[in-house]
Amino acid sequence: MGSEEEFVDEVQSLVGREVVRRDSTAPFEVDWTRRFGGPTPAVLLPRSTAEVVSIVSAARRHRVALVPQGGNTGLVGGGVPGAGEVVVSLRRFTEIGIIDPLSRQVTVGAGVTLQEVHETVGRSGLRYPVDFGARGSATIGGTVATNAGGVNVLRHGMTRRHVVGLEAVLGNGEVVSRLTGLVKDNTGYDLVGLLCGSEGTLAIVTKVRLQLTTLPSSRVVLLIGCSSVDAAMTLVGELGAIDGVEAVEIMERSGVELVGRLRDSTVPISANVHLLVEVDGRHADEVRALIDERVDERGDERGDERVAVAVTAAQSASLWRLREEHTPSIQDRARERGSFPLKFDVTVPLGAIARFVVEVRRAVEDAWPSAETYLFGHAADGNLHVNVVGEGQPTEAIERLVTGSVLELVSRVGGSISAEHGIGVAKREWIGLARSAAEISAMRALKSALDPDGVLNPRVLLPSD
Ligand code: 2HG
Ligand code: ZN
Repeated sequence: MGSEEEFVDEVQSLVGREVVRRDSTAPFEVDWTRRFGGPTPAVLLPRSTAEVVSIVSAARRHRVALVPQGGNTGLVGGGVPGAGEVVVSLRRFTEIGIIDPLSRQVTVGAGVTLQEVHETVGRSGLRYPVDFGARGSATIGGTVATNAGGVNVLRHGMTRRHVVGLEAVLGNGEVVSRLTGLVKDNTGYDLVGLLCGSEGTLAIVTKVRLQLTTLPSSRVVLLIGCSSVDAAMTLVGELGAIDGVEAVEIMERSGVELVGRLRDSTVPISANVHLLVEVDGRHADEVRALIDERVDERGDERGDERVAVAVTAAQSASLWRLREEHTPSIQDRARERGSFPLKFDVTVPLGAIARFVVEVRRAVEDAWPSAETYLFGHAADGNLHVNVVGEGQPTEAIERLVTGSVLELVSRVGGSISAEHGIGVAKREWIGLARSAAEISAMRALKSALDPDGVLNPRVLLPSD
């Protein structure tokens, strides 16, 4: 690519020195897992869509690669530099518009965190149903770029379903601004839908129009112990059929015990497999009835309690903590073992999960005998997070072997190699396991039409030629 120094100088003269940061760039240069990253000549912090246009246009003139970045909570290396790219941080897009009470919509800047959206709309009795553990740092722009999923997909779907408009600067420097929020608007190609999940490779999203829903009056959280993944998945199928069940999360004994140890958390029940269920209070009785019928309250072979029901908000939060602390606890466990976790975010058909769990653990152990494999995730969506923590840093060969073993198994059982975190740099060489040659070539055509000079996130999503 071109001269980064000249590019940064030009950006400074076009939009002002306040937008350019050449020092203290370290927090923007490495991802949360510390697995991905590299130096950047500068971090650009634009304040308006017009400034982003100046940046992208200058990048084209200088043939300089850009990496758009939100809250830097991504897990596939899609938001950090790795080959000297200039970081464009959207953190200054923090405006939250007025909520339209009729349509229940709001326009927010790309740099607003998920938690800020939840809190703001919650004060008006409304809800933005996309939710996951990194809500305090993850930004709306990042969730759009990855088409984020999270814990409420079963009932509410992924981010794309809630994005009724956006404003973005395409890789060719042109602005697409569709913020009217019309729910019915079949006027040609769905560019808004296309940009959701495009991982910063087609455009830099600056504003998003979100569709909100109403808040349920109460929610009940339960933790259910199951003797096996098979038994748990049978229950998951039945729970998913009950209206008002919003989340069904799965955790194995090893992950729950790790969280208990590293986070000093109380684990109220002990079982081989735990399901965490959240249900709208109006449907809680149906869930209780199902559990009474299906779950043997006497406990498993260890004679443990099988069901814990949260009565207070504090109890609900503490049950959720067991699930949400998986990611940070696994990160700490990897640090204890002198490494970072290898993370896989896959979807497996519900009926194949029990077999997959056994086979994936075996495949990882064959590839990296010292590895511990933690499996947890969004059971009702078939979305499993496979986290692999071995002794010391994996060599490149081991990393490749583990990745190949896990993703090829996923493909064999008819799953997807990327459920909700995106492809990033971590999985781009494996995209052929989940997309045909025709699909990949259509994606390449879109990329070159919207980003003709390849300045946006060129190392991400599409495999190298
Ligand atoms: C979750 O569901 C996140 O907690 C992170 O998607 C998953 O750490 C992971 O692998
Ligand atoms: Zn997840």
